[in-house]
Amino acid sequence: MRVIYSEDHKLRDARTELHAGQLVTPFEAPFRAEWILAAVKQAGFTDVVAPDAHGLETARKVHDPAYLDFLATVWDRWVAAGFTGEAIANSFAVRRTSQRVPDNIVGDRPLRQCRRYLDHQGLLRGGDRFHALWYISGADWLTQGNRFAFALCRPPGHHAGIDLFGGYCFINNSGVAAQRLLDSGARKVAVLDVDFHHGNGTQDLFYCRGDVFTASLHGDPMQAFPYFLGHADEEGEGEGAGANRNYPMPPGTPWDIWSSALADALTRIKTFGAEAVVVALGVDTFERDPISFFSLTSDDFTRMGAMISATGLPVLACMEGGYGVPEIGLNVANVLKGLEA
Ligand code: Q9C
Ligand code: ZN
Repeated sequence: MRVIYSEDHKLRDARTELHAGQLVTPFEAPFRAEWILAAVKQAGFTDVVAPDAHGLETARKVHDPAYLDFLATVWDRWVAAGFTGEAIANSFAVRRTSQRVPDNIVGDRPLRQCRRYLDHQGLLRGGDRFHALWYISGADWLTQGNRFAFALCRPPGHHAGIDLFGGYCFINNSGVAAQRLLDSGARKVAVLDVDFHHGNGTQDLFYCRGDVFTASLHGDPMQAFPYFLGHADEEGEGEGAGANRNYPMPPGTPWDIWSSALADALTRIKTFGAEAVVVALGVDTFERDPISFFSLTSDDFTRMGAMISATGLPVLACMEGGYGVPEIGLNVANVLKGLEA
């Protein structure tokens, strides 16, 4: 198991999050990666290397290049507009309004479109803009013939769509990694999203594509973020018809129910003909996660890793969610153990 990690994740350090009507300390904060790294090392995964610096080339194939330009310039534009707080839109292009993009940064399309993600604050400020996509070097580790890699990246990525950020995500790490695997010779790959939240960004990236199978197991969007995508009838379109699968599940979902959804997803990934699996690895399905409502135990994460491993496919796990409690480290380490068992 190669673990890929850079201290540069600390550049991403938002000040506030709007949670339940209050400005709170963000759940998605640097301590997460530090706790996870410590637990993973303690569990014996000591092959920890820094990611190679990557440019935007692969990201441009899954994100709108204009969106990447937006990310590169938004903070400077925000400051130039005279704003001092974190960059967040407060005016939105809702239904029956013009879609013309105003000159003022508040009206820029990606910023205002994150109306769906109103709890999302703290845009990328400086050096933290694109470093998370360096972790796609985990894909290259698989291309070189290795079976397992873990990209311990922050910020997470699975809520970042073609031209949208939200849910703590800006660049879709696992989506870029999947693209990288294809560009390196794989004909078909899968992104398996086991984070508690629906991988709406990843679904968006590949919804009309037939070369990437996307599957997401998550809290029912009728009751859980991201609310507006993730229903079972979203199955892909055009070339991607049948290549997206959603498994929305209710509050309290325990391992036996969750794992039957996983088994179904894995069968479909094999049938699809994926040559590698990128796992969007959130551990916010844990029973004591502070913002989620599933009931997985720490031992269940070992079982999860073992089930994924039993496909026989190469696996790149990219860190997504998992918050607040010390067990996030143990739970990630358990997935890695299960993969290698
Ligand atoms: N303010 C990931 O797990 N809001 N993102 C929940 C707290 C957003 C989760 C309510 C949750 C985003 C990668
Ligand atoms: Zn999540």
